[in-house]
Amino acid sequence: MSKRALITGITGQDGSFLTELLLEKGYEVHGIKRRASSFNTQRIDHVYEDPHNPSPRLKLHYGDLTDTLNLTRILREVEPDEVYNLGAQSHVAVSFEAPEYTADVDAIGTLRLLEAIRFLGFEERTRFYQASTSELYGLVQETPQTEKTPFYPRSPYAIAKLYAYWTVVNYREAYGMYACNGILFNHESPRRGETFVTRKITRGLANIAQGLEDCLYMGNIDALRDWGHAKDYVQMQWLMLQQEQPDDFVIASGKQHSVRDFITWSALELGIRLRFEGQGLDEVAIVDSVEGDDAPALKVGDAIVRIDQRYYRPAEVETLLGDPSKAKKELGWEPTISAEEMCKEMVAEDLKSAKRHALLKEHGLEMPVSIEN
Ligand code: NDP
Ligand code: GDR
Repeated sequence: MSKRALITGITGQDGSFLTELLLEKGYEVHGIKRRASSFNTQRIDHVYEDPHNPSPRLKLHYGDLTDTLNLTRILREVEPDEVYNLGAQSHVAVSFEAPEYTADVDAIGTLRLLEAIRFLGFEERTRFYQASTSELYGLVQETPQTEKTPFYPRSPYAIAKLYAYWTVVNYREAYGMYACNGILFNHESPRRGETFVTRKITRGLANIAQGLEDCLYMGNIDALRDWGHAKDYVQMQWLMLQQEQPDDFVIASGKQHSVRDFITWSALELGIRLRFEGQGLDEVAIVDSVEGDDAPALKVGDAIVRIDQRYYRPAEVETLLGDPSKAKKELGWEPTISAEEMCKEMVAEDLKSAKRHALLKEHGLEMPVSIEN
């Protein structure tokens, strides 16, 4: 009998990579997708199976983390061996605009799932993975951050995830459930949502390189992050549920870079010159070692990076750096793709799509290209 997994957030970046991994491992995969007015399964369409197939190995169920009855019914129907709770309102900046909704989905949604597992009497059979986050460290209390570093959340998103984190620990201690927190640092890929910073940069600059846009609007480009590749990180999500005892793990690369670095790598990869404009950044051109007054006038393919206050957060997480030693020691896990390699992959994918847009434009089939977020 193959194992059965239920994934919330299956249509998201991690959900898609995890689905591929579990299918490869012979699992029957069930996923919860939200009803939307347009198609929202692009990231998993390549593994989707016709539901008319008598025994599909991937099955989608309509649902929502805000709906207790729906979650309970799906859990009862699927009787999963493993639940991966990846569903969330996952955008930190958006959480300041929709704090109550974010809490409902990210905090209470986790409680709903755990309580439904208990209500159905599945505590013994169903293992639970919670998508916890380095955002819990917020205003960091020590560097690098480990499983023991105190938390100091800095956004409604992080506060909601903190509630979820402790709910998982509590259900483990109170009811003996196999429930784990993966404290994952930022991880990206060509499937990353377009409004997260890495994808916004690779997509925006690829569009600029193809003459579709001329300016990239950014917030705090001096923020420091520990970036890894989503494909590496979903391996750990699975590994954490295969141990004898449940535990919580930091998953990180152990290396830190600035948003500015990521912009520079992308521009170098595309061969375009950058000009930074905005508060405190008086027209400094970088890349190509061309600086200040010597910077040549912008030409086609050059990019303006304009700092826009709109993309600053009311409270910022300035710096994050994880220490993944425990994962390495106890689970034998190590990341295989560096942030620079990942950036190259993302640029290449976004350039392909920008080229398609440019070709259509050349033939009078203009399509709107937005770098707004
Ligand atoms: P995405 O934003 O790409 O995916 C989020 C998923 O959650 C989507 O499938 C989305 O559906 C779904 N979702 C949103 N709201 C609801 C809801 N109300 N009910 C059910 N499903 C919902 O996130 P990632 O794949 O990047 O991240 C996966 C998880 O890991 C998230 O919980 C995130 O907070 C957490 N995390 C992510 C990190 C990262 O760097 N990527 C790092 C640490 C933690 P739809 O497609 O319809 O929008
Ligand atoms: P983060 O990721 O907030 O760390 O949360 P994001 O990519 O949104 O921001 C990273 C850093 O870049 C700065 N920044 C900008 N960010 C965005 N989105 N847009 C901009 O224009 C911009 N300019 C600068 C941000 O201020 C921030 O410092 C992600 C999400 O995936 C969470 O769900 C997850 O929990 C954490 O990573 C770990």
